Amino acid sequence: MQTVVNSTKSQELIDLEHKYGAHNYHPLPVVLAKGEGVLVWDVEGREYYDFLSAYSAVNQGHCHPKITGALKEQADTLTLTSRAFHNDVLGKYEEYVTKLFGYDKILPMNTGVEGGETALKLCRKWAYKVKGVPENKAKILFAENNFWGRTLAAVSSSTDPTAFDDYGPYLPGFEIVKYNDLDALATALEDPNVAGFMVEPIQGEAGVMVPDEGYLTKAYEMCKAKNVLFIADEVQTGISRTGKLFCCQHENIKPDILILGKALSGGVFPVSAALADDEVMMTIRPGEHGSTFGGNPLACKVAMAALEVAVDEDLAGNAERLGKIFRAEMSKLIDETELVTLVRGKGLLNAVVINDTEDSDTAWRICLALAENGLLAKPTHGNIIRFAPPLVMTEEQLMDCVAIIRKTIIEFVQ
Ligand code: IF1
Repeated sequence: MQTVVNSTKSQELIDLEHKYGAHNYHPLPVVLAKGEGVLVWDVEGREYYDFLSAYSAVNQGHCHPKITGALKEQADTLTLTSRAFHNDVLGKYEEYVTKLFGYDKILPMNTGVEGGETALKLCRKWAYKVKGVPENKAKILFAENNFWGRTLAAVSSSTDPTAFDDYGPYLPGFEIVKYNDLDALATALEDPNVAGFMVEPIQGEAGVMVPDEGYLTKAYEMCKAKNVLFIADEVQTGISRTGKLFCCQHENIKPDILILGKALSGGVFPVSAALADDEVMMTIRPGEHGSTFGGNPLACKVAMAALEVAVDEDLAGNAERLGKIFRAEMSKLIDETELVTLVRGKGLLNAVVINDTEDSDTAWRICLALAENGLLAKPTHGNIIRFAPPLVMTEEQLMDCVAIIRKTIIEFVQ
């Protein structure tokens, strides 16, 4: 068995972070130094399967040579021009990504939360310029337990006190509806000033909450009937994670605004985007939104490579196939041990629910034991473990991982 903690080198680096870095995270005590494909290595050279994939940013696997190759080549050519000038990659990237996802236009940004902010600004602009909502009256609906980042707008729409406590005053014009509840949505949509409904097709941070089949389709149709924009936050579910290029494709719906991030760059560095058709996108005019880094040539090359990998290697198909095997294998643990009560997810975005309370530390302790056994996963809440490996995993590797998880959980019960 590996010993994760109490290694001098790791401990020194952990202490360094603790002393000089803000204490805004509580990571597992593992210090990673290298990654390749589905594997990562710590500073002592111990090998682990990565079952977090940097929160689904590394769908294409760590340091995919095609993506890092694009990065290296462009890094020596041109990295950043700002949008004060054109660059010779942006247009090609914009054509590629809009054709792939089926939208008229893209607005490129950097982090996922900026993608969300962009979507909300587009939505408000559209409300005033196209829908005809009276000035400053636009309302945007969010699902309960949503997570879309850390900005003041994001925490203003959050229902999680850890995210919003002591950050007020909050941004007005937001309203919460229950997730996976069409009646609640119908009631909220009665207000004619509602301009948009922003929703994760599967809620990640909430614990990989998969809505009922048909929920997204009906929610989309209800929004259409009320001339309300359906905004999909696919920062985590997008780029093949759930078994389709983006998750809404499971229900054949095309969101009015699609937000992408994370694996859009294969986790190489922050690249995000909001995609929309002209009726929405053309409401924002020069100078009204942007960023220094959005649309930089390095990001464009990296994102194109990352998307090509997703398509060429059929990561969606692999996620769909391996996800079914994974859930079937994990479900066996429900009968075999009292510890596992529920397995849910889509593609390779899955969660195992532990038979304990949300405020327990059981999931955390299981994750420590998993790390000891060579697999890294992260609890979400005290009793849920998220399992989201890179999508380049083979079936043989997956079965190896299933064996590690089984062994760890069965030993944990004893
Ligand atoms: C952190 C969670 C995941 C996201 C969705 C937008 C964003 C995220 C659906 C913003 C970000 C993060 C960020 C990271 C932890 C992580 C997370 F556990 F908090 F919930 F993935 F599940 N939409 N998710 O999940 O993207 O601006 O960060 O690039 O600590 O904030 P970002």
